Amino acid sequence: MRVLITGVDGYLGWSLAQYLTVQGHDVAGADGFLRRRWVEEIGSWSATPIPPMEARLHAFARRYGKPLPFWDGNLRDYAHVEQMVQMFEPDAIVHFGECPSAPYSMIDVHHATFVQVNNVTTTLNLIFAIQAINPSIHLVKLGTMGEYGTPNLDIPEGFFDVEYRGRRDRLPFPRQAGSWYHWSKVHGSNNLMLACKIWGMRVTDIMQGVVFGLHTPETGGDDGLLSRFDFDPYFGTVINRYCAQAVIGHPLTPYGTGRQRRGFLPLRDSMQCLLLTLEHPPQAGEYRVLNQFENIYEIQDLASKVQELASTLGLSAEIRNVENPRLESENHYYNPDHQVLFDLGYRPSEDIDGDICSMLETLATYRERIEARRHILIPDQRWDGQRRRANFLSGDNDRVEHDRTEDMLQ
Ligand code: USQ
Repeated sequence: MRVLITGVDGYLGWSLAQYLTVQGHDVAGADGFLRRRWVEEIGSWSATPIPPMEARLHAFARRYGKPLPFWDGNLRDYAHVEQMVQMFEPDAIVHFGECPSAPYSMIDVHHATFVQVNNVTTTLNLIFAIQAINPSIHLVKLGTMGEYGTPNLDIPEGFFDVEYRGRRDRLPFPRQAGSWYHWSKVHGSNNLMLACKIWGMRVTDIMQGVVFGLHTPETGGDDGLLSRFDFDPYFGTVINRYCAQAVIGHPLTPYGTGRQRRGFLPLRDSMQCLLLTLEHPPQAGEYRVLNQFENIYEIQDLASKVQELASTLGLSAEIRNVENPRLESENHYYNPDHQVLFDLGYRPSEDIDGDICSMLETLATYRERIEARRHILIPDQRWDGQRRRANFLSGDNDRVEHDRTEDMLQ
């Protein structure tokens, strides 16, 4: 199968390019390096050093014995998108080329507008390019579990049966996203649903939970092939942040009460799910939605898990809840379905503890890079539009502020 991955320089994209290549597929990638710029803008960097793309492509060709065709360009430029699709002639396109951060979208009106315009436009460009060039291309689009929000009901996979005033229909389950970013994904989903309905496109819209981890089997011991690993409060996801915090002895930071519940998925299982999705495309005209996560955890319990596993590696990490910078429900029902992937053959790796331990071990080798960004580990952006650093909810708040000041004075 020929697969074009947009956003190939990112956390999921770089891993997927390798995974699909090992599975024997012909892969090409596209990226405009926006993720590198956003992370730089908020004053952070990846814990794993990310070489320039040229070096990454060399490492790729060396390891896998074939090049990764690559397009450098902006996916908001329709001509660029159409040209790539025309030249590579993919059977499927995996669209990761969007801004993935809720906190980034909440910074101010400019960031909110940017995230929505960027995310909606890139998807529309792909829809139109596919329709113009080859409507049978399977578009796999990364949505998010966050599109549903946290309703007081079970969450189906995309659609549910409704009876209203004596009539029945199967309708999209209501979306109640909680950030400008999550709404950008809802807008994308709506556009994809229309493309399937009126143009007969085939789309899989993946409602993915929070991904964590660093290794996929492909990257082996070759650091040049590792994916990026963000740990800042904007682009780092919660387990990854806890692990980065643990290796430098920074307190682990559940927000608020830590009773928020989310679906989680190790990086390598995310790869397995994407492969299954690609190998079992939907019918023409089918808008397929699947919920992609493995287990549901409370954020506080995850902090305890990371703390416990870190201690087996000799890392001592305390847990200190910080004021929740987000406007989100902390006590809520959460019971989403996730059956479609199992029906396609998904086998979870079931060794989350092992994934966390290997992440901690690898991150320990990059301790200095994390330490150098210690001052940004506490969020400084509140979702009520105010900008100020959050405080720990109990105990001594001075230490982190002190570290931050020290860093600024250097
Ligand atoms: N959280 C903490 N402490 C931290 C960081 C986060 O308690 O140090 C909490 C957040 O308040 C939230 C939960 O952990 O309740 C998850 O936050 P996150 O930053 O790991 O994930 P989120 O912002 O929800 O976004 C991530 C990805 C996004 C994807 C989403 C899936 O960045 O692209 O869409 O996970 S989901 O969460 O299911 O919507």
